[in-house]
Amino acid sequence: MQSLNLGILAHVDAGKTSLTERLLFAAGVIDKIGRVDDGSTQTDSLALERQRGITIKAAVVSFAIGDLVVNLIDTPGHPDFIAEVERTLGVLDGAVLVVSAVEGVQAQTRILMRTLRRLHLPAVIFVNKIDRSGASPDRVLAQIAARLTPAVTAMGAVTDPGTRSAAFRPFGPSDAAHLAGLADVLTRRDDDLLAAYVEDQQALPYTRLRAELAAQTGRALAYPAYFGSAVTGSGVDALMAGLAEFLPAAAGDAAAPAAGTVFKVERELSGEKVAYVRMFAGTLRAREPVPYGNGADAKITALSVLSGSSPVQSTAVTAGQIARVCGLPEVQIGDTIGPAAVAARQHLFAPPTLETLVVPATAADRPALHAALTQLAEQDPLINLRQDDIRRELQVSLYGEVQKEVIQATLAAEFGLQVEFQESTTICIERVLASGAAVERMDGGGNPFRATVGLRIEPGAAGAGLAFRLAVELGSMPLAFIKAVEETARETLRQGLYGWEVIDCVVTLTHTGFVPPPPYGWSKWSSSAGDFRNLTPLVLMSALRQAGTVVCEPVSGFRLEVPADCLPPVLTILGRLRAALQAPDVEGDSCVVAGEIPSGQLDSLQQHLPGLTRGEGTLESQFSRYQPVRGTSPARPRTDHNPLDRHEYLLRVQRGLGSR
Ligand SMILES: Nc1nc2c(ncn2[C@@H]2O[C@H](COP(=O)(O)OP(=O)(O)OP(=O)(O)O)[C@@H](O)[C@H]2O)c(=O)[nH]1
Ligand SMILES: [Mg+2]
Repeated sequence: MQSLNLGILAHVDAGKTSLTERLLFAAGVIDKIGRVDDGSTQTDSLALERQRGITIKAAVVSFAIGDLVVNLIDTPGHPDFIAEVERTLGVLDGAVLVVSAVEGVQAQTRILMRTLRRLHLPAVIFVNKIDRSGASPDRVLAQIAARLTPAVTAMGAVTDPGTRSAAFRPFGPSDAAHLAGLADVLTRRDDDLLAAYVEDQQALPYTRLRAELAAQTGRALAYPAYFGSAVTGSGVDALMAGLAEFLPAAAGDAAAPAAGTVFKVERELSGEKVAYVRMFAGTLRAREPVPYGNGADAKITALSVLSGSSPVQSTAVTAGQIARVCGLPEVQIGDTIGPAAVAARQHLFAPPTLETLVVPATAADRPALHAALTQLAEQDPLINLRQDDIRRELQVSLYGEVQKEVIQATLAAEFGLQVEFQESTTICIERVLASGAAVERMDGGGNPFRATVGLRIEPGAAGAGLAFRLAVELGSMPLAFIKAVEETARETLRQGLYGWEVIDCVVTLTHTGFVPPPPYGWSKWSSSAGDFRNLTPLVLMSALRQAGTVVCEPVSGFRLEVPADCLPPVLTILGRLRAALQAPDVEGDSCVVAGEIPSGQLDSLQQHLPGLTRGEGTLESQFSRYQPVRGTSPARPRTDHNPLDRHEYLLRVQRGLGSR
């Protein structure tokens, strides 16, 4: 039995959830079709999704096409929930990219297609809503070829578009235009096929072209396009057949050591955590221990696979399948499961660029709010919950205002907590300007810890993250102490001289010293990892102060398409929002303006756009880099992660030690 792990991706409202429902119906899993507008679909199952009619969390359902088991992941289309899409992309064998036959290719569609291509993830395109008034399948196909990929090939034609009776007619071997189009796309990537085609077009049998299309689709070189309607069901059977024919089933050796990735974490009503794991290799077995996350072992207490949207108990789940795993208490999204770790995936989309303070209605709710946000952060690590230990304020990272409303509603509905959010602010970072070094010696005055630590900090390459290096012998000190220095250095640099995270730097351990335990047993006079944890922030911040940092804000590349006569006011707004522009490109009565803009200004640009462009302007943007902030500095007050004041820091550590 083979599996296909399939994601449905698209811009908001393209019809992903409705199509999922249709596929479940066509596969015989449900006998009544739910509707997004009635809040009755299988995958929009959260109360908030049903109320709002949008998808917020990725949801998995399973159905069969013949003997192929399809695990389908319905994803949200709203850009505020792009993190859900990112988590999903890492576990897919293929995707259906949905485009609306009315709205056509949107900014989000282009971002998703770019990502699919970057990952070499095979995809089939489905042009949905052919029944809706205004549907124009030909125009949208041309848009796809021009703006998404020239390697698209239509698998059929639409009759009566824009009406309830719109229907999809699959092409066959006697459709000459189809054969020519297919050959045109396929011969671009296959010289043998091209030679055969030039020699004698008639000699290439249709079955050969279909097989070649499957091969090239499987290598993400070609994209078959289907047309249909999730509401009337037209074209959905053809799409299903196309999924089985053109997308490659999961591969993986069930006998190899287990390797899986957690892409979703949920809590049952009982509070127990359930991890959704895509198995890439090996086998998971119920009631057997398995290493996960940072290497801790836990016993799997219950294991299931999905049938439709319901879990079915299973004793073993093998490579290629998706498992629901209970019994991993500390599990988080992105964890690897099993001894054969799968390489960590780099981020595909921009990180959140906004953050906001979450304020409980009554101060007494603060501990409960912390606990609730910690639970939400398990399901969505990018909200990156932080507590300022001096002011006790709680802060979360965000993609946008809709995500804020969703967090607020979730806290009210699931945890009974009323909260207010302060206005969102841009998340900046700090870059190290030069090299700085500091040493605190055990025998030096004023060092109350049984540890010597010397550290140097220098700028690193953009995008390289934090590198920790040793300029001392690895054996000069117990590994646990070196690890304690490294971990604490990483923790300390979450807030630099101005309170922002310090990124892209190299930290080198230059001096070490410790008091070894006596030959037999342990002495309270010997060094502990705690001594190194307490001393490291002091040394590192001193080195950092010497090096200096600059606060940088996120900047996004953007592409704005507006009617040419609306250009002057749009340029005025762009200037006010500090955008750097390339020369506008006028094409007929439409004009494209591209450039860079501080990411924090995007929301404002988006809000002005409809008024300035009669609602016709479209904005596409993507995080590109960080640049030094000009003008007023958004520096933050320091916190206890930022021990600039030696005396104050030591007092606090003493107090901390005293309470242990
Ligand atoms: N006429 C018509 N309406 C459709 C079709 N597919 C979806 N819709 C409607 O479009 C709206 C959005 O559909 P959804 O299925 O929620 O879209 P989605 O892509 O899942 O939306 P998000 O998950 O929020 O991004 C709903 O009102 C659907 O009823 C279709 O084929 N034809
Ligand atoms: Mg949806």
